[in-house]
Amino acid sequence: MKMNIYSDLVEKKLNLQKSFAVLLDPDAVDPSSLNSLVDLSEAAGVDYFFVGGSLVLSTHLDEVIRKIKSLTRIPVVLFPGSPSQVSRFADALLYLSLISGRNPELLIGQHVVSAPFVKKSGLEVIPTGYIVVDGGAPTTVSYISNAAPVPADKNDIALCTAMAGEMLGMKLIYMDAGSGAKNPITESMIRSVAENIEVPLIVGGGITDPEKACLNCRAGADVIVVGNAIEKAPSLIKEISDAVHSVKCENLKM
Ligand code: 1GP
Repeated sequence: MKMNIYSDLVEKKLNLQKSFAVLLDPDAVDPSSLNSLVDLSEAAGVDYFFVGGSLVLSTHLDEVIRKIKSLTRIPVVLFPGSPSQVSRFADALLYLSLISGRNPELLIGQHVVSAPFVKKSGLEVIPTGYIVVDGGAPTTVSYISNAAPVPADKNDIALCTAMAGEMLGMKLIYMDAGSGAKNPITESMIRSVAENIEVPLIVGGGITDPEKACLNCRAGADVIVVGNAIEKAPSLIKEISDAVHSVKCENLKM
């Protein structure tokens, strides 16, 4: 039977269980070299593959996803930068609305255009409030979205944005400093948001080591997403996965 990704996320949150998602940018992966990455992820107990990018130039998205699906049962979740990044071969789609921006196209416009196609895809669609936070330098997402990110030290703005997203019906909140961000999101901002929402919280952008992943989980992140750092050093998959999954045990000991 097909796994319901959202129920799985909610159940894990209730059990104080943290998750680790490896982000694959279709532009950066060669379908023929996916085997070792998937093997490393299986061995490390990775929870999800997120697939997508702010700007996907390659045309092999379906191929990448089918290849992953043929190699592993780790669920594949689309994290699309545009409606062209929807593949029916994935398990679920983060239906992102850029609630930190004021660009109507990314709040609702592109959703209207892609709705019939998304519905027909049969994918599990998860409405996600996407909050981009300033990561210290312009990232692809901040440029492409043509929307100002939340200033890194304005916890209240992030908090109110997340609360509004939740009350509007978003089932997930994703806080992102952008791929390759110089500065990942601070624990104090993560804590402010996590303490005031009930839906699962995803955090990513610029996380490069297990310590930061662990601190983010302790601050309240439910899912940690890492892309760039892993592309450079695949051995980090195991280190970060162990760090993320260790947080539940620490909580239970308290
Ligand atoms: C970006 O949250 C993701 O949208 C992950 O960022 O590539 O910096 O890990 P990195």
